Amino acid sequence: MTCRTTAAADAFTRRFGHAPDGIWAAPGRVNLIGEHTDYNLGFALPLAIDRSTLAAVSLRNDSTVRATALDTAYDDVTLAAADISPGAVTGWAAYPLGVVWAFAQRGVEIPGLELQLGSDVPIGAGLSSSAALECSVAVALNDLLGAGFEPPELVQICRQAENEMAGAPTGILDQTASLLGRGDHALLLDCRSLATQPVPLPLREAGLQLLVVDTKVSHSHASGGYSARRADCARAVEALGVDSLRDVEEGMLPEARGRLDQTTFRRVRHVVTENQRVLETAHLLTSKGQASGPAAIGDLLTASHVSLRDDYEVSCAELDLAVDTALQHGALGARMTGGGFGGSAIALVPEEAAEKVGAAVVNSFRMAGLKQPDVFPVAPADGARRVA
Ligand code: GAF
Repeated sequence: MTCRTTAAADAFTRRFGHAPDGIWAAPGRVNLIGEHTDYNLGFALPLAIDRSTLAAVSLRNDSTVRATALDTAYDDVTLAAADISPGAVTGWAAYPLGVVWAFAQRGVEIPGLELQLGSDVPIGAGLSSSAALECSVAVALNDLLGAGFEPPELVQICRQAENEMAGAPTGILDQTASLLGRGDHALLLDCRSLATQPVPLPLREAGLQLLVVDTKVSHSHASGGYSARRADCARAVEALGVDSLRDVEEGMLPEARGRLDQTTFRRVRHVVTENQRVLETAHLLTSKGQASGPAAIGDLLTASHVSLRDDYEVSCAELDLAVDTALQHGALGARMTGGGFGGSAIALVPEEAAEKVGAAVVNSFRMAGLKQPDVFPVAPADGARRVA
């Protein structure tokens, strides 16, 4: 057991008076490229990261569910399993208990549970702390209750928890990455067929680091801009007479321009070109030869940021500053990651430049009078699993 796992087991024992039946881990994610494509049934290339939620869980036999967080800022919740439903649980507990509810919705009997959640995925930083919470509980229940759901159904369970219990109208990107990520790989995700394919991302071998810049601008997908962008895309689908924006190819853009207002056209152009960039990135990462591998994808990452900033309009001053500063100080490519409107940016940097880039970003925030960002490297990690 790692130190974190032992600490989680000890805390559970202190809290509930006995050891947990087991401990499960689920990682946060960084999306390497492919933003706002998942709900448009396009392509994305996320990776699970080496930051995770640990769920220590035991069964009870009295149909009572107790959920507690290692971080004492979050209140404990106790209620009857039958009372868990959308609207009955709010705040942090909506995510784990949403998963319990989604299992029950599928006919799985809930005998009663003790759940203790602890995470080192920063909350509200765009690194999918919510998906990590959901997926840790989903794999725990799947094992403990012998539910036998395959990963695609677990993705839907977690998405349902997030959409219907937590009220965030998100797609499947985050949950898929958290459940199916693999060390040293990103995951090429076809959001229409739901097929996934691990794509090599040997950062260390290539002498590279993937830096995260948490801007500390907290974002929430349960409000505002995220839903508005989904609505823009739905309007475009209707006006263009297609099933989804996945059906729009680059060659169709000139005609689409004539049929859409300017803003809606720019939303469509982002989605169409972003799908293309994902496929090109995956191609560069899978092909052999000089101009391939992780060092070759920088320009595509930066082009993705420009498109999200100018066409999809989901960036913000802090994300732009992080990206621009990283590029000026030696990053091969940089972009915002996740839904945007705050959260984190990523920068692909040669190992020897990592410290300089991090310091330059922190300094640029200080000079601009902004809150100090957190800058740290992440590595591609394995998806959700039992750890004790
Ligand atoms: C958030 C959502 F949860 C994902 O489903 C995805 O839409 C992403 O924003 C944007 O690519 O992380």
